[in-house]
Amino acid sequence: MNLQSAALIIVDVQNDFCTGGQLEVPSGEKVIPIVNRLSPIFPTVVATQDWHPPNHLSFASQHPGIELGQVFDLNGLPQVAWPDHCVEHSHGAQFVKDLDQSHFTSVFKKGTQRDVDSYSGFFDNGGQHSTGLAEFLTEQKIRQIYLLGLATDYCVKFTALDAIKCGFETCLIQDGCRGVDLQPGDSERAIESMKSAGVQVLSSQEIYHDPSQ
Ligand code: VGL
Ligand code: ZN
Repeated sequence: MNLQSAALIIVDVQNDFCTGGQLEVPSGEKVIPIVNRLSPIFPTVVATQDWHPPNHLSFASQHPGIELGQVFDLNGLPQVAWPDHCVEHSHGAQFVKDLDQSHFTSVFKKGTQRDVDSYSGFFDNGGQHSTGLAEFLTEQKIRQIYLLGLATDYCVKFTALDAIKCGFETCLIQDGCRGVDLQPGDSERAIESMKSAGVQVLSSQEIYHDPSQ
C-alpha cells in the first residue's frame, strides 16, 4: 500500500472519552494499540482534540431543565446535551497517556467556541468555521485520509463526512474506532451513512500486518 500522499487522522483519543472519563465511550481505550501501531507508517499524522471552554453550550449543565442525552435547539442546530467534558487544559482534555504522540505532525483543536459544537475535525456543526485542517492537508498534498478514534457515531462520523465533502479519498479503520451508542445501533448506522457517502471501510490488518500475529 502506497501511503505517500496519505494522512492518518486520529480523532479525539482523550481521557474524557475513555473508561473513567466524563463522556465515557465503552472500551474507548482499546483503540490506542491500533493507533500506536499505525502512526509510524504514515508520513502525515494529524490528531484532533475536543477542547471546550468551561461554559460550552453543548454541556447540559448550561441548560437547567435539559437532561443529559436530550436533543435541544442550539442557535438553530440540533444539539445533544452532553456532560461537561474536554474542558480546555483539564486532565480530561489531554490525550491519553499511552497514546504515542511522537509521530504527530500536527494537532487541531475543535469545539473552542462556546456557542457552537464541532464534531468534525474540519468545520463546526454549522459548517461556518474551519479549523484549518483542510487547508493544512491540501498544503501537504494529501489525497487519501485514513481515519480512526472516538467516537464512531459523532466525531469520527462527521470528520469522515467532511473529508469526503472536501474531496479526499476517505477510509475508515473500523477496528480503530469505538462509539458512544446513546441509542443501540448508533455506531452501525453511522458506519452505514459513512459508506453511503463514499467512505471505504477497512480493518487495521489491511493496512499493516504484523508478521508476529
Ligand atoms: C464527541 C460528543 C461530544 C466525540 C465530542 O469526540 O465524538 N462526542 N463531543
Ligand atoms: Zn465535545
